Parts: sequence; C-alpha cells; structure tokens
Amino acid sequence: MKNVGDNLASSLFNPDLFSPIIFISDLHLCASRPQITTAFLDFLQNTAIKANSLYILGDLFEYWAGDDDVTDAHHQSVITAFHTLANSGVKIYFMHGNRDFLIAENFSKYTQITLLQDPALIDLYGKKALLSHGDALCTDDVAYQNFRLLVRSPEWQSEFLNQSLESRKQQIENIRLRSEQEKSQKSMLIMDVNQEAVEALLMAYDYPELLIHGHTHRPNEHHIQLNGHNITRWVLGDWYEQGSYLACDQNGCQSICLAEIKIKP
Ligand code: LP5
Ligand code: MN
Repeated sequence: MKNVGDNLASSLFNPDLFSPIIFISDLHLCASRPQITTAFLDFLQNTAIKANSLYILGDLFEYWAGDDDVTDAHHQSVITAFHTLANSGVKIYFMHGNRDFLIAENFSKYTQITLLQDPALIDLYGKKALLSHGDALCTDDVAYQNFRLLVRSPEWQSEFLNQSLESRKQQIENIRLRSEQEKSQKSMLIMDVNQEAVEALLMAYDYPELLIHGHTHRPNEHHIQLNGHNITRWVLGDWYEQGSYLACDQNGCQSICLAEIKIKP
C-alpha cells in the first residue's frame, strides 16, 4: 500500500494528474465514531472530488435501518457531503453491503448516488472489472448465508420496513450482538471468501480481468490463474484505524492509505 505522504510526484501514479476511478468499502460510519466520519468527509472533499467516479462497495454505514432514518445530524452530514460531491460532477455509485442493504431509492434520491446490483460488471479503462461486496462469496459461513437468504428476501424486507424505526433498531441491536458472539466462535478461514465460489463467479462472468470486493477486512492483491486467464482480485480495506482506497486509471490500480484515524479512548 502507498501512503499519501510518499513522494507521489516521482511515481507513475498521481491522483492529482489523472482523474482516477476510486473504490472504497467497509467504512462502517456511525455517530459513535465521529473521527471516521470526519476522515471520510475530508476524503470526499479533498480526494474523491478529483476523481472521475467513486464506487462504494458496501458497508458504508455500521447499519442502515431504512431510508426513513435520515433525520439525525450524523446521517445528514454524510448525505449533504454526497450531494455536494455529485453536484461537483463526480459520479457516485453504491452497492449494498451486509450492513446497509436496506439503503433504497429515497437515499439514492437525497444523495444523487446510483445504486448498483451485486455483482456488477463495469468497464475499467478497457478492462472488465467485476464488483461485489464480497459477503456472498463467503459460502463456508453457512449460518451467515442462511441469515442472508432470509433478510434479502423482498417479503422479509417489506414486513421489517413496516415496523417502527425504534423497533427495527432494537432488532438490529439484537442481531449485532448475536453476530459478534457467533463470529468469535468462527474460524478466520470460514469468514473468508471460498476459492471455488470466487472461481465460479469469475467463470460465470466470462473471466473479467479484475474482481474488486470488500467485506473480509483483509486488504490485499491476489493474482489468480484460471483456465488460462490472469485475473487480479483486489480486496479493499476497512476504515477502522486508517482510511484507504483503490484508485485505478489507464496505468492500472493502486491501493492507497490515508492518514491514521485517531480514535479517542
Ligand atoms: O458485518 P460483520 O463483518 O461484522 O459480520 C458479518 C455477518 N454478520 C452480519 C450481521 C451484521 O453485522 C449486523 C446487522 C446489520 C443490520 C442489517 C439491517 C437489517 C437486518 C435486520 C435484522 C433484524 O451480517 C456475520 C459473518 C461475517 O460477516 C463474516 O462473513 O460471519 O454473520 C453472522 O455472524 C450471522 C450469524 O452467524 C447468524 C445469525 C443468525 C440470526 C438468526 C436470526 C433469525 C431471525 C432474524 C430475523 C430478524
Ligand atoms: Mn460486510
């Protein structure tokens, strides 16, 4: 990873010279961690504003209870910042994560963000890039996949969204607790992507040159050889202690770290 403080002028890649396409995920923004939101708003104003477009590949928020949960100051500050960025000409795309899959059309309207399906195939400077949040690839995590199947069904969502915001938030708190308990019992291997699921997805999409996803919080660049095709799997980092993004231009992609986020104890 490259630190922004490094001498970018001497490198091939310089976000000040080109208008890159930027990818981020797993920010987990919430009012109780204001330093992360501050770092993110700073990133939008100073870095993303120079981009051609910004792709957010899920888990932007710690959780999203529904598009009616927009009145608090924290959510408003993020929505306003997106609106400003979109008005400056940067195209913004958002794909659901496992924590904010209830983001819907109203959020998209307030922010001028375009919602993407998971997975989504895009043209990245002439190369095919497949984008995903990544949770669907963790097929060894059977308990999670069953939970995912339930809460992604339109019937479940419509029943859930018909309940009061207060009741929804309480249920989400319960699931968060249960998820943390269960995760502490799961192996790291189970909570990573399954290689066969990755290969099946790449084959289903006719061998894109790139697969970009988040979710596992294990930022890395993996090189895959599959049936004679060379494919790069980029895993995006989270924003718990340090913001980071993947910037791509005509010369390729580069993972860039921002300054450390200092969380007060
Ligand atoms: O997010 P992360 O990386 O910490 O953990 C995920 C999986 N956990 C989740 C839960 C979310 O973290 C918290 C909830 C988000 C709110 C969504 C809003 C709407 C839903 C409201 C539901 C009431 O996604 C975790 C994975 C991990 O990734 C790694 O891949 O392991 O999965 C779990 O821990 C899930 C448990 O294993 C299974 C929980 C079963 C609960 C069954 C309850 C059935 C009834 C639910 C209906 C309300
Ligand atoms: Mn996730």
